[in-house]
Amino acid sequence: MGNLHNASTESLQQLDALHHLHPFTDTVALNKKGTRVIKRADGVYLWDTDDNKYLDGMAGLWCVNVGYGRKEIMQAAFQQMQQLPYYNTFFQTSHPPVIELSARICELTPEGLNRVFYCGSGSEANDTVVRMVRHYWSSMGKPGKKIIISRENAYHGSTMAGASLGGMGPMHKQGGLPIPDIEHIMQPHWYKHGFSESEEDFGLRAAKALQQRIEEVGAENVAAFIAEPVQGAGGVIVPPSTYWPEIQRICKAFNILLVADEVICGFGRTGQWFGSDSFQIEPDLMAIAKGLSSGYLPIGGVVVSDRVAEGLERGGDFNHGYTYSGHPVCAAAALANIEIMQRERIVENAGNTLAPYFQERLARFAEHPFVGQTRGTGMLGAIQLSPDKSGNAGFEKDGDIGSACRDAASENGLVMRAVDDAMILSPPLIITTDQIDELFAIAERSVEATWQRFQSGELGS
Ligand code: PXG
Repeated sequence: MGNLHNASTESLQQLDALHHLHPFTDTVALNKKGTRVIKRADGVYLWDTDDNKYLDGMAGLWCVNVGYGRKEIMQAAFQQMQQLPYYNTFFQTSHPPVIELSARICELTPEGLNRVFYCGSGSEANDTVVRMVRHYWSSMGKPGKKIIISRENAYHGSTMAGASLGGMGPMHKQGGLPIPDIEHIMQPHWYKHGFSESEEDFGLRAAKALQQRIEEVGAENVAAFIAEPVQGAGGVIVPPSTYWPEIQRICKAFNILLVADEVICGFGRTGQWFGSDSFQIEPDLMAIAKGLSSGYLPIGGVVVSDRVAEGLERGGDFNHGYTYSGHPVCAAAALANIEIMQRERIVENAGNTLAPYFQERLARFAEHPFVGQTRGTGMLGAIQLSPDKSGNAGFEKDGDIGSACRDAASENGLVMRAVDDAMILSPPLIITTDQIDELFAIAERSVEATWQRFQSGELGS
């Protein structure tokens, strides 16, 4: 434990402002306000250095699926540190935890996905995807197949390739992105782009955009299509039921690899082990991270199908890897995490019991005059704030109202994320129904308070 464990909030904030650059943050604005310093956590709750308690409605950053305070994971990591704190998986070596973890992951993933390549995060997983699918086609004698098609408003990470695959305009503006040979098509966001047509028709139209783009750039140049089964950071965008079957058909018809980015959806978030199970997707590759270790230690990976594995084998050396590929301590933590999920039947319980309750509570929000739409699946939810119910009417300035609502929730003891004016929920999968009630009671109070400030003209129109 460091020396600052009992330091005052103010002194911690000052030191943080001096030496710590935060992700996705306007440093000047943050340092004026001061960071919230989180000190400890247990179950679904967090405490800050002023002893304020929060229900963590975001499971950290969509990752602490088994909740905080799991001694079993800590012990597994500690024991592994004593046994073998580090060794690499290059140069024809391996170690027991990574071997066991790989076999375990492949028992859980959809049929035909039987090999795992490791890295430290979801971003690295997607960087690996880019190199891997291009190497695959090259090994198959089709080096021209390089283009990867992704979607606007997708999130695939923050590294050069991850941010390029992602479809976030503000990220592309910084640092000259996207890198070459990445294309973006429309997202299947019915509320935003398809309000005047049925969800089913819109889903087909959004999927057809993939076929159109393949035809424009030439299938002989396209390596893969990548997508999150449900967009997370984009605002919990659940595609219409018609979307994935059509995407699947197009990928098969044009011989394009299908990559499911399961970084958020994987490991129970959608109520099944993978988003691909929930939406009957048959991916050729899957990016995983977050719930793989419930965030206790950083680990990610790419799970590949037998078809891709065979192609890669043809190509000889795959010149790619990280010092921490298959890190033994992270692998041990991930294994302990999966063991907990299996023993406590966390995914089954989330899918069969918690998710129906959570979704029912979420849907009730749609009646509120300040809510334009609710959307969700499994243990993912979004409450779209809107000045009226006329459709995709937004506020004058995207995000102001959402941030105000997020701050109100935080004051009231709930961590909720704002994506523009959508309030996002993705709680730990071990939340109880009573705690779901508590979560929605606070969310309701916070939306109500924000609505009143909006009506009084205190917040932007
Ligand atoms: N793919 C998806 C689908 C993600 O959601 C990544 C890849 C990248 O993973 P790493 O481990 O490199 O962060 C993510 C990450 C947010 C937020 O504010 C979301 C993520 C990360 C940070 C913040 O919603 N998702």
